[in-house]
Amino acid sequence: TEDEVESVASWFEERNEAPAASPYSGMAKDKNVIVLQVEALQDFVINREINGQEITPYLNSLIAEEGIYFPEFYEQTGVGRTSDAEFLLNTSLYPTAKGSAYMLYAENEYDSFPQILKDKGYSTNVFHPYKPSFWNRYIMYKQLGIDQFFSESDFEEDEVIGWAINDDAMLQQSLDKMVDMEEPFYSHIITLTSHHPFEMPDDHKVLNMDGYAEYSKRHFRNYLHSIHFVDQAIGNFVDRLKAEGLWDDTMLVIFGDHSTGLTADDPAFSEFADAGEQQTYFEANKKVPLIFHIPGVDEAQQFDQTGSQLDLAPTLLDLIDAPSSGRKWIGSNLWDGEERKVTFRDGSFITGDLTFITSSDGIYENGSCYERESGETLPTEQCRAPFDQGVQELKMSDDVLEGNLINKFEK
Ligand code: GP9
Repeated sequence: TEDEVESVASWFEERNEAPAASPYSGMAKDKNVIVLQVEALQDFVINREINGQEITPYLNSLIAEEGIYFPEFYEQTGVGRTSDAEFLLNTSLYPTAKGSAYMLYAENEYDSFPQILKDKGYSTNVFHPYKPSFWNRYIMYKQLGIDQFFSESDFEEDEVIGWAINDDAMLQQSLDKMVDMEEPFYSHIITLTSHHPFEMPDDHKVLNMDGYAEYSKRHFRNYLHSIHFVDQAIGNFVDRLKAEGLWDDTMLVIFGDHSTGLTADDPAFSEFADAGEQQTYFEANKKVPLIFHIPGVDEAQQFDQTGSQLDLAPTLLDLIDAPSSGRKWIGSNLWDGEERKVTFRDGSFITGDLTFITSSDGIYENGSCYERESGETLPTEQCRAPFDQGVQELKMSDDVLEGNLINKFEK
């Protein structure tokens, strides 16, 4: 009914009334924006070594030298996996409980991040070396305001790893196209090499895994090899951005799209990722890195606030321009200073202090409420308020999708 639409509209209005500004607000104004969405990149490999070798030496050096790093950043995807991570970035709405919003709501109107950039004079591009119909991308991208989608047939042949040409070749070829683009451009690059089951050709397995074959599953070892390769590919990409003179004119955003699917029954993984308990596994399994290179910022900083993929669009927009009110977004600027909470599709949530894991029977009282620091189990009542807020957010987001309401708000 009209009243229902009105009440959803005013909920969004209030939520987006006075967006906060970050310490870096506007620093990427009119700069190119490259968002590198990395397949299955999880935080537990960052700043870590195996047998004395760094797994992600390039990302570690970026974080140490000039990067803005969020180690408490979480993925919120559902069964739509990579497409859900894109959806969260592009729309700041929750993914659907079943299926994928990219498949189910590809014809909806969105308050889309790429469209906002387009309206600001950016060209908007996606690079992903796979079939354009996969996850319905070629339909959805039109709706999101993407000018050009470079997919499988736009890339030249090169060594295939897993599903597609490898990330090193893909990133270099993407850059070949970007150097000819008019600036500013927005490029969303979706990597693919580190896709489950993470098999790598032998000559790309360069980490020394001595001692791991005996007690770890193959997937864990493959994962480290493949992430190591992807890290090197990102390093090569950045070297070339510098060589082409683009580094100082480009904001680079790197984030992991979703979990690996590795499970705590692999002793090597659960030990390495500190994921041996229900709570620690839950947190490690949802945690993905978020790293920014912001032109003009040459001092590394780490920010420990809790954040999630829903917050990408509001945060990026603030970095590109002053924060603007009136958006139809659920996420908020990572620097908004409010008590921060990350809600997942099943209602589970993480705050700075609490982790709540819903029970598979869906009964709230059967869920587990943890005090994060001590790992102590608390009475579920202590997790009630943030849980209820999260349920409300999920409902509002679902209402928007089911009723295609963004369109109706604007009328
Ligand atoms: C394929 C890629 C993989 O195009 O996005 O998707 P996933 O299986 O990770 O959802």
